[in-house]
Amino acid sequence: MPTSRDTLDTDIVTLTRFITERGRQTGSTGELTQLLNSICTAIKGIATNVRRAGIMNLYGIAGSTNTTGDEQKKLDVLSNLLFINMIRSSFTTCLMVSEENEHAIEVEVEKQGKYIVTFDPLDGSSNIDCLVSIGTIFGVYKKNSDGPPTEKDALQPGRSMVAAGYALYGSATVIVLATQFSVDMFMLDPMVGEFVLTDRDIKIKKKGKIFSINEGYAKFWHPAVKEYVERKKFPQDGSSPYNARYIGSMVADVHRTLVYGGIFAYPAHSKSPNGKLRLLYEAAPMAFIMEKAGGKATNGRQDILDIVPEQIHQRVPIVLGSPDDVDEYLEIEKKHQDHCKGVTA
Ligand code: P6P
Repeated sequence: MPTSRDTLDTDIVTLTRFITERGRQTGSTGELTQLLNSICTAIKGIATNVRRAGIMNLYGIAGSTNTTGDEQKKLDVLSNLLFINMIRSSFTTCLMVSEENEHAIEVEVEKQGKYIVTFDPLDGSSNIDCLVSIGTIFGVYKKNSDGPPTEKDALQPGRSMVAAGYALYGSATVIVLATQFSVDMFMLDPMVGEFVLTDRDIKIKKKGKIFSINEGYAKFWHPAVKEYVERKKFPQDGSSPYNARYIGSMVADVHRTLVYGGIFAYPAHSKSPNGKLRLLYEAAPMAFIMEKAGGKATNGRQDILDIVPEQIHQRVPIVLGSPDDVDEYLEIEKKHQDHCKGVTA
């Protein structure tokens, strides 16, 4: 006798249905729904190409580098074009910022809408050729100035985002979408070709048992990071050490942190004074998701979402995850900052 899982649910909540119903509840114009549907289409296209990259000879570099010096893989270029074209043709957006493009992309006047979209079309692409999970990250803002869109319109703090999300091309293809209301997870059902709602209103654990950081940089870490990691590995309060997990693909590391709890960090160190991850299309969207799920995200001194960008590709140190874990990190950071200022407890 087939179980309910074997037969097609005839009332599936797809991503399209979910955002349409949400839009009706809030009396929205439908433009955000249209934009998110276009992003969903781009992600489906990327997922197909990621899954078939080995067969379609899409591995390997495209022979160029992106704005921040990373070698562009063939899949990077293809994913970027998919995002740009799907968003441009959604008639909802006036400006785009992509990791793959040095300058902001202005949409032609006749296709402009009120939104600004920042995205990393294929994050973690250095992992593509060895089949490690990779992802897409995006953030959606509203243009809040008069006149034609300029790069300055994209320099908004993450707290002004209207939506943010990521796709993870892992053992399943997942979209995690955060809006002002909640964080919800959708899985691509290959049988239907739609993203289907699997987890509503996701909340991160208050405290986890996993820390995620690239210990290969331990030699270059600042004292606060060294002390924090030492405390996770050799706890002085009789508790068990944390597990170490680091995939080296931000979307995969952040998704595990969201689902299992714990902390992910890409801090500044003496070789990368501003860290490696970019504010506009990596750190800020992930911070938006984390805060909506009850977590925290900081650069060690202030919330990621309160940082006002100064240029579209700026890097930022980031520590995010379960609120108690991030608070513990911040206590250590504050102690070291006070020490540097000569403040005694
Ligand atoms: P490292 C992948 O290249 C990436 O941009 C992020 O996805 C990931 O979190 C980070 O870099 C890994 O960097 O220096 O630890 O290899």
